[in-house]
Amino acid sequence: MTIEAIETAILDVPTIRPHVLSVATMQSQSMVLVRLLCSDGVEGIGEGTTIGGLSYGAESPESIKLTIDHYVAPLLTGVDATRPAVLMARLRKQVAANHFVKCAIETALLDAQGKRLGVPVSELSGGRVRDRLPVLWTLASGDTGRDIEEAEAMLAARRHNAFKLKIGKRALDADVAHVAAIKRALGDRASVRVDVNQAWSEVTAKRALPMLADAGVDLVEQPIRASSLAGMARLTAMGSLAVMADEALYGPETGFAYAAGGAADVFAIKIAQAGGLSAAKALASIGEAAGVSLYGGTMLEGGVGTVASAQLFSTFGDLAFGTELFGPLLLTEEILAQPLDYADFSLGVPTGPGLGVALNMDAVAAFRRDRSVPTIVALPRQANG
Ligand code: MUC
Ligand code: MG
Repeated sequence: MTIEAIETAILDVPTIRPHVLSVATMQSQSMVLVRLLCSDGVEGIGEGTTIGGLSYGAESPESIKLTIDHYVAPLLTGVDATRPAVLMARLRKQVAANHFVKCAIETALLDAQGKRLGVPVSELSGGRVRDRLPVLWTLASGDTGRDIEEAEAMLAARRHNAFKLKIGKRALDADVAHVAAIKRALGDRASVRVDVNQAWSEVTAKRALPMLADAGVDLVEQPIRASSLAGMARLTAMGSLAVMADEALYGPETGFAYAAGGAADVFAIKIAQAGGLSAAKALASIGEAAGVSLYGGTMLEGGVGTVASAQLFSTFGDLAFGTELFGPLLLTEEILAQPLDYADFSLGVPTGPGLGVALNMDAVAAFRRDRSVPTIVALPRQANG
């Protein structure tokens, strides 16, 4: 049972509205889909997705595709497909960094292996302890009134009752006024958190945290640059507001340093940023051992990456701050054959073998960046789940 081929395609899917972060304004999301074909006829799918080209991190959709096509596919073609852990160890040894690539490949390996064994990916990752995950929504239209309307609609539909606000692009006073107005409108009906995406200096953050706490905010995410562990530790020690590390957590090693340095109250666990599901699991275990609370993060992936994350997060004992696995809902098109189950402020974790989902082949074909190039037309052939 060997790997016969690994295929990739970039999909560009529009967002339902502009998504305004301090580092980029997204009008669309670009996801790299991976298809792993095995000699026993089993196929696995994976996804490598980042935010805003190269503005969020060191990998881009184009680099993810190129690395898989030119380096990973030759390395893994012809090898035993039934040993995902062995193949991931080989990949880690021979390919430096490239965490999003490793995540996309591990997702496809686990999807295939789960299908082969007839079990969900959660059962290959320690076993799920929950079938539904709380899911928040990010308010990032850039307009306070529109954000409040959006939040009210989500509450009325019982889709989300926790909201993350993207700030850090405007002056601090304007940002605090924006956040305070939204929290005032929503009151006790919703939890409000903020994500600064590293935009502040430590001086600004020290001013900001008590102001945000006074406004009723529950959590601040990555207020300063990821490289400043000492600064994050000083902000955490202030104790005015729970501090979450996101961009800083580039796998278990950085998680260990952050936990040992007391540099966060909460870890945002992202399977892509960590370097795959097993690395993300190790990161979460470090957090748990250190008494750091967990939060299930997203790179605003489409359906495949979102379900891979959900499968892993369903195995976490502690998920005190819930998850933000809403990526597919930010896109105008559904790339899964069956939309995911969002209801009662939560996401249902699929129960079928592997990831438990299949692709919507028409959507994949329609949104492929290279749809006029015939060489990898095989991708839409995938049909399982
Ligand atoms: C981030 O920095 O957390 C997650 C949700 C969202 O709106 O943006 C992402 C990235
Ligand atoms: Mg973040």
